[in-house]
This record gives sequence, structure tokens and C-alpha cells, in this order.
Amino acid sequence: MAKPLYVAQPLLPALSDFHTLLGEIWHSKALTNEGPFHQRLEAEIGKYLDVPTSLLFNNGTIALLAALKLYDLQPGSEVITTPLTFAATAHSISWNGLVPVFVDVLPENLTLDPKSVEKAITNKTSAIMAVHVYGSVCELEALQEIATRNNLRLLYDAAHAFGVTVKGRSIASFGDASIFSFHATKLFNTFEGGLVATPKETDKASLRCLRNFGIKNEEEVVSIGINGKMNELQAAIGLLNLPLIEEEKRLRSNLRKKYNEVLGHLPGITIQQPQDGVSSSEQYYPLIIDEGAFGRSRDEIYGALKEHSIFSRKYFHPICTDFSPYKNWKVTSTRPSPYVNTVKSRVLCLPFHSGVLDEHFEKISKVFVG
Ligand code: T4K
Repeated sequence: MAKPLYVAQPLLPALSDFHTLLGEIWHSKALTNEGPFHQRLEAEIGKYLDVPTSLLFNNGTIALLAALKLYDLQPGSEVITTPLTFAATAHSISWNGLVPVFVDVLPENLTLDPKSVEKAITNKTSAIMAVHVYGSVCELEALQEIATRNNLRLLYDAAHAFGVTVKGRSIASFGDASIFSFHATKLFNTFEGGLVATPKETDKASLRCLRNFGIKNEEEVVSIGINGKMNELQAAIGLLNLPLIEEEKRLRSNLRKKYNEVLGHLPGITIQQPQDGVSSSEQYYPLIIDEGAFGRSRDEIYGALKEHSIFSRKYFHPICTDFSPYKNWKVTSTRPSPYVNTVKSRVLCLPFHSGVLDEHFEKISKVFVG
């Protein structure tokens, strides 16, 4: 049996470098609560993302929870989001006592469809939570215009979009807040980790407080916070991984070109399209497989790859409205039938990382072109 190839492979620093930092942790005995590595990593990422507020969290889901909490949205109010995402997006809304309202995605880039968003707005809507799914950037201007006109908060789940720029501007500077994930499967990982970035310096104190149980000082607890702190082991990995991501991105970008050359012209296969002025996050390599035009279904390709021990993933199928907590909830769309219900059985993410070797690439190509 061949060694398995997975959809993701975590970036890891040299073990000896990690040992050195472990030695410093053992020496200082600072394990958590904004220790020295945490402070250094937070400062470095703040610079990298080029935003005034950029706070580390222990994972992306807690970062989502805290970001939503920041705005004191009316309990029970509605937050418009996409069903084509990881469960954490919808769950973070529900855990805040808010109601996720699902709307359709655009066929061009699978992000939230602004016209469907508009259609879903009611007098109970308090926010929009859009997702830069697979690193494809949402319709930033249209969503901001809708949010401003309707007095709604606009948050971006940017778990797949770390380091993306739009015409030179950091993705983290759009909307009210952007949330990143530094999970093991992400381009930049801290084993588990996350971050909330906002374009406002004034958010920093409240978010910091929310991250630390709502504690303002030794005698005052001023908000219903959570334990969202990243520990020193995670921060040490982050400090060592951050300088490695440009090389990993370069290798992934080469792999993307190779995949595109083989798959980009096949009838019935749609590859992720570059967006004007947008730098790639190099997070995922999603495909849309139209069985009618290609001759084989997404599930057949998934199975054929598996026979070679190549584990692609059907992210994000099932979609949120297939999960039991949101089962059969409505998906608002301007189309007669939501596009998301068609595309969910067509999307497939291929292994996309520097561990995909020529021999893997040959096998994957053969599965598609025979
Ligand atoms: N918003 C969005 C849009 C997200 O996609 C996510 C997370 C979040 C929010 C929440 O952020 P976090 O709270 O997770 O920071 C994975 C990840 O667990 C999850 O972080 C990610 N999105 C989601 C898309 O994928 P699974 O269930 O697919 O992971 P798993 O364990 O099957 O991993 C996939 C493959 O990666 C494995 O087959 C092998 C490889 N792998 C994985 C891990 C965990 C490794 O080689 N080493 C590892 O340690 O969810």
C-alpha cells in the first residue's frame, strides 16, 4: 500500500529550532497569558497583516466567537452567512445566541452572493458573516455597500485567506473584522491557533479583554469573555513557521500551475479563477466537476484517487444546511434553486502542499486524463 497523501500537510520548522525555543520556555517558566513569544508573534503578524488591531487566539473558532461578541449584537438577531463553509462559521453565530441565515453563493467564486444577501435582510438582521472560501475573496465593495446602507456589521471569516492582498491592501483591513485560522491544515499554522484583525485601533482593548475572561485588571471583569489565549508552545511554533510561509507559497504556486495545465482545459472541470488584483492565499486547490460534461462524477474521482491512497476532500460538502442543527433550513437565493445545492456535490479539493511530489502528481493526472 502506497504511503497516503493527504489534502493538507502541516508546515513544520526544524525540530532543533523548536528545541531551542522550548529551552527558553523551560527557563522563563512563562507558559501562557501573553508570554514573551506570544507578544513577539502578535507584533510580527500585526506588521504582516498591516492592521492596527490584530490579536492572537487559541484557535479560529474561538476567534470567531470573540469577534462576534465584540459588537453586542441584539440576542436572537440574524446574521447572514454562507452554507458553503466549515461548520465553525455557522456555529460561532449560534453560540453567540444569534441566528444564522443562509444565503446562496456566486457561481464565479463560490463566495456570498450580494443580491441574495440583500434579499435575506429583515428588520432582525444585525450582521453579515462572509467567508473568503478557499481563499477566493468575497465581493468586498458590494457587501460593504449593503452593510453600510442597512447599518449592519460586516465580518469576514478569513480562515482561508491569510496574507492575501487586494490591489496591495491587506485582506484584514476590510469590513469590521476578519478572522483567521492557524490550524495544522492551514498554510500558516501554530498547531491550533487563530486571530482577529480589525481596521480600528480602538477595538484592541475590548478584544483583549474578551480573550481573557473579560478581565480588565485584577479587580474588574467588564465583559462576558472567554479563555481565548494562545499559549507559548503555539506562539513558538508560529514564530518559527512565519518566515517559512513564502517558500511554501512559492512551491504551492508551482503546483497550482501544474494542476492548472492538466485540469484547466478539461471539459466539465472548472478550476479556481484568479481574481483581479488579488494575491493567492495558496490555501486550497478546489475543483468543480460537472459530471454531465466531464463524464465522471466528483465522487467517482474522489474514490479513484483513494484507490491510490490519495485523500482529496469534498470541502464543504455536506453544507451547513445538511447538518442536523440546521437541517433543511432555507437558503435564500435570487435563483429558482440555490446554486449551492448544485455545487455541493461537485466540489473537490486536491492535495495542495509541498509534499505533493512528481510521482503523486502523475497519479493524480492519470485519474483525470487516463
Ligand atoms: N472557518 C473556516 C472557513 C474554516 O475552514 C475553519 C477551519 C474555521 C473557521 C475554524 O478554524 P479552527 O477553529 O479549526 O482554527 C480541518 C480543520 O480542522 C479545520 O481547521 C479547517 N477549517 C477545516 C477546513 O479542515 P478536517 O476535519 O478536514 O481535518 P482533518 O483532521 O481531516 O485534516 C485533513 C488532513 O490534513 C488529514 O487527512 C491529514 C492532514 N493533517 C491534519 C492534521 C489535523 C495532518 O497532516 N496533520 C494534522 O495534525 O478539518
